[in-house]
Amino acid sequence: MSLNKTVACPLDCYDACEAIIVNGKIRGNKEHFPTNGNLCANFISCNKEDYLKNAYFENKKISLQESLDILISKLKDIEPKNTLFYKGSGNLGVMQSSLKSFFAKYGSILTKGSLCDGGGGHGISLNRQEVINPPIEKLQKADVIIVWGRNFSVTSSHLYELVKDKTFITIDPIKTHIAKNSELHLSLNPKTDYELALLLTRFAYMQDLEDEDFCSKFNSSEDFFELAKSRSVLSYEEATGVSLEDVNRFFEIIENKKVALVLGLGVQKYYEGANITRCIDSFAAFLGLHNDKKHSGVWYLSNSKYGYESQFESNTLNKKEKVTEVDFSKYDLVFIQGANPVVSSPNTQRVIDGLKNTFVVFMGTTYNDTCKYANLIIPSCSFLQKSDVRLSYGHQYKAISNKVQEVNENSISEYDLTKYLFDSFSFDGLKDEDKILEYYINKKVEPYVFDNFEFIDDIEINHLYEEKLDNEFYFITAKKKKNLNSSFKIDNYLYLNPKTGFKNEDNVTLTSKYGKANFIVKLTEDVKENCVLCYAGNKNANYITPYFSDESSSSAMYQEVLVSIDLS
Ligand SMILES: Nc1nc2c(c(=O)[nH]1)N[C@H]1C(S)=C(S)[C@@H](COP(=O)(O)OP(=O)(O)OC[C@H]3O[C@@H](n4cnc5c(=O)[nH]c(N)nc54)[C@H](O)[C@@H]3O)O[C@H]1N2
Ligand SMILES: Nc1nc2c(c(=O)[nH]1)N[C@H]1C(S)=C(S)[C@@H](COP(=O)(O)OP(=O)(O)OC[C@H]3O[C@@H](n4cnc5c(=O)[nH]c(N)nc54)[C@H](O)[C@@H]3O)O[C@H]1N2
Ligand code: SF4
Ligand SMILES: [Mo]
Repeated sequence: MSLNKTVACPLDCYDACEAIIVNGKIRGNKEHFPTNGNLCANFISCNKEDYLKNAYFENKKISLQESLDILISKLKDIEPKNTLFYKGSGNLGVMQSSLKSFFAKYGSILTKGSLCDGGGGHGISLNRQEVINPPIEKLQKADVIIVWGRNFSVTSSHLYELVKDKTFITIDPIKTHIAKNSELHLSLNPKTDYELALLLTRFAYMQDLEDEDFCSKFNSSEDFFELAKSRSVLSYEEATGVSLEDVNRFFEIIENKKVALVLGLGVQKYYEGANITRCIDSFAAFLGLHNDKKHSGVWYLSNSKYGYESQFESNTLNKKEKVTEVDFSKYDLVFIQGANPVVSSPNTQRVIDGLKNTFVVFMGTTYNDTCKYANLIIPSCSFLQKSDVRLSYGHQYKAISNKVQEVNENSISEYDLTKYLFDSFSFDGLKDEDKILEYYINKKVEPYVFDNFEFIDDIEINHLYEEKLDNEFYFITAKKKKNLNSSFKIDNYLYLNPKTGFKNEDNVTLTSKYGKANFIVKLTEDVKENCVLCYAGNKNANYITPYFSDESSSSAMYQEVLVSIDLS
């Protein structure tokens, strides 16, 4: 290892930390503002990963060169339009996008939409064109932070550390760590967030808390208020399960205070996730949270690449399939990079059936669940063995990754594989690695200021509470501290409230319209009585989730489902 070189944490996380090598040891960089010298358990696990040391073809070890020869001959033999390129978020460095530029040029089908934040992002962009967070320093200036559908202290522990002494209000069906540390916890029924936002809007108006300066600039605010008035306060109270007393308490806490809202994935894992998010953002606008003379702003998962021009050519003519609905078996070859669809994509059985009926090439760092179905495995080298830049969806600081270790003999970086493929097909247009890195390191991006806000004025939601039978539960799936999506310390339990009548260690079958799976029960008061909870990475969770995409952004909707539980 070389001396005093920085390394970016590659993991898919709001914080995008930077480490530094000091005397051969890897530590959190004190000079990197959000990192402030600390790294988390997931970084340590990532550093200790059992990295793939060999390529494999039909489960037999082969050399890296042999794997590249097989890939090239396959790609030359088949029709590009019968191939699919599928990229996950195992490593979020900018250089990870290089391979897509090859497959786009080659003529593969690509994917569109997201398994993550797509619905909510679409909703916010309808309000204010782009999904960009204010600078993180503005969050530090808030007195009160509303944490809405986000497990703030767990999924962005460094951002939490910057503001942990503030007053918090949490809106979440689960009693999360941040909910326990909040002045007020509104434990609403799942998928009733838009109703809570409209209820809060009515109260804000009654208490004269509407930001008239902000709203008068955009005439759509009146229609939004009409929408909020279209139902009775009591019907909102009944639907959300949030008492009017708690709503009053909400306004007592924020009165005369500088307020910020941090919004997470929880509100948008549904068919109408975009409009639900849009409704919450419209409530925030009504209250004046976007007006930085009064308040701090709204934070979601920001478009980290805003202001940067892609340094990789992309052929916009490629056909694209919705990422959640991909039928792998339709293709002669699928190339999977940095993903674990067998665990992380919705509807596991459908994913497995698809993968069994095609030629799967997997390029990743570890032998994950998807590798069982891979015909060819190409090992990607670890983040310490490649240069990169990490942009963040949680704050505006970048983290720089230097190559601090030699590449293992039988592994390759994404950029080097891309270059090899470009050369083998005599393609041109791939920029030099150093030039690309230099661009991302040196580019300065100005903060985004929006000049138009389009309040939502109509919303139609299919209410899960109207469909739900007495013996059914809402399905909640969210992140956990010691694992990062499907990597590291995986928790396969099903969490239930003791009032459900089930016992710890019961073996149960969970059934939904889309599938069934077995789990072992763990009881906790933290889960609402009408909900069940599985953490991300749970190997059985996605057997019961729908593979259909949401209403407007081709994205996943893991919680648009009701489940029943039986002893197995
Ligand atoms: N430790 C750790 N950190 C991570 C990750 C990880 O796996 N582990 N993953 C990273 C990734 S990929 C992402 S996208 C981010 C996501 O980070 P977050 O935005 O925090 O997303 P989640 O943890 O999926 O869900 C957030 C919260 O929404 C709540 N929720 C569920 N349904 C509803 C609802 O209907 N209404 C409301 N109001 N709340 C609801 C859940 O109970 C949960 O507490 O975290 C990143 N950070
Ligand atoms: N039930 C349920 N399902 C979910 C979620 C949930 O909360 N609940 N969350 C969803 C969300 S928010 C997300 S973002 C997705 C994530 O889903 P995916 O994008 O599929 O991510 P992971 O499952 O973490 O798989 C990442 C894989 O990337 C590989 N990898 C790591 N580093 C590198 C590298 O440097 N190069 C290459 N080539 N590969 C690498 C590793 O082998 C690892 O197994 O899952 C979604 N699925
Ligand atoms: S908090 Fe997130 S970015 Fe920071 S070290 Fe941990 S996983 Fe990486
Ligand atoms: Mo994500």
